[in-house]
Amino acid sequence: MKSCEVNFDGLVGPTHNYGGLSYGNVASQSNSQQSSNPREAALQGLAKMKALMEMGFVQGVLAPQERPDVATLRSLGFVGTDAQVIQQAAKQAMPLLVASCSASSMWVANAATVSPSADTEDGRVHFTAANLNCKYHRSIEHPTSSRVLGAMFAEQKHFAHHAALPAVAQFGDEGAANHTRFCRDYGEAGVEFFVFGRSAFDTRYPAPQKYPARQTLEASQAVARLHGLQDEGVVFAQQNPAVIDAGVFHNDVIAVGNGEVLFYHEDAFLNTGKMLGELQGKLGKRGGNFQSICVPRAQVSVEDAVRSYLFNSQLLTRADGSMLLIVPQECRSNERVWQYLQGLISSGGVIAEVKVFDLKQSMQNGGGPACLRLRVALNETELAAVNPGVIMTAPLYDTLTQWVDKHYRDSLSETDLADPQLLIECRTALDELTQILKLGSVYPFQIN
Ligand code: SUG
Repeated sequence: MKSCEVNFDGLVGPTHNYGGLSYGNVASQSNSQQSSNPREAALQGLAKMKALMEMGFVQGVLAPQERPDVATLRSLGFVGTDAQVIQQAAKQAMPLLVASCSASSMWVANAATVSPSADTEDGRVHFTAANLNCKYHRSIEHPTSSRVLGAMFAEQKHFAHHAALPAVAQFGDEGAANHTRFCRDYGEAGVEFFVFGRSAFDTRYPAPQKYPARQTLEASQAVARLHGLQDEGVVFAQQNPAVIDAGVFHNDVIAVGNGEVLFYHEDAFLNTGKMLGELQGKLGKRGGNFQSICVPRAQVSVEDAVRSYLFNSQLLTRADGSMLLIVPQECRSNERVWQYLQGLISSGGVIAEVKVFDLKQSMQNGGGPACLRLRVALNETELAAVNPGVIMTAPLYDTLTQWVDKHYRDSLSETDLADPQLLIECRTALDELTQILKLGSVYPFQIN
């Protein structure tokens, strides 16, 4: 049976803003307090979805979340009408209001870890919502992420959903941003590659000194168990703590994999040689021919990789088997990175083409092309079981761009977050969106 990888892109929500909320994420910190343009952000994301669809890839869309998250503010003790809750929070605890307004759910690579049915014991596609426990503004995403994923992948015969891991630092889980899958064909059993930043219980693993390591080994192991993966189909590897301290807060900022190929920076991992050997051996036993493309630090420094987001790219297999790399325009503006990419595509290797996208609004918060998508490998039967409302088509693209034009502001600053009118605008927009995408009731304001 034919299988393919579907990219579900996060639709940017109407409260997209620069809150400076992510310590350890250089872009989020350096653009803090700048005014954002939510409309432009959403349209930039939609343009990427449309372009991929037009190139022949199956493309999906993942809905944003209800923000400001009034229910969360209430759980922190703010009372009264919704407008009063927002105004009190603005007066007494602005950082909490900013956190409860973040549109960070757009980076759906962090929504969940996904294992395709070919890898799992019960032959279903497994999803574990990520607890995103390291950052408060992200830790409030998983209940709605679970409901939205449940509405998209509803048939229990094909899809299994696991709740987020315990909400403690020892089980910090950032979802697919630290997970890659290698395979010969999307429909065949592959090797799932889990990358962690530290161990919570085993002191033999080194940890970064400056910035937090968001993903623990124990969280990755728990997800592999929940998904019913076999030892022969799993490799765990540690991120180099030094690159976390240089701003690599997720592994997808320093490496990307697809099919039989790992594209990575020389400094990305600890014990790289052993890890590559393991990947080669395990994929080999599954009939695959593992290939790695190492970008040497002499050509692209870790700093250039973090600035340009070279590795936060989408590596896609085209119909002829060659691969396409989708990069943000920041790669073109960085001379060394652009030169490296020119060399890569003229080398005659598997990566045959590079396409550039303008995702500046998201990039300024540390979210590139790869952050904006959740990959789900599906066979034909499973694809047919996905809620058709979330699969991108030309008419859906038109509807969504009109919806954005109608509901989104073109400028948002911190003071605007205290405006109760913003909540009304967001709820009106999201209520309409759930009808467009045929999701049913998934938001707290629709349920309670
Ligand atoms: O978790 N930024 C996100 C970016 C996530 C990128 N995702 C992947 N690499 N897969 C984060 O740090 C910034 C929000 C703000 O500062 O307003 C933020 O949450």
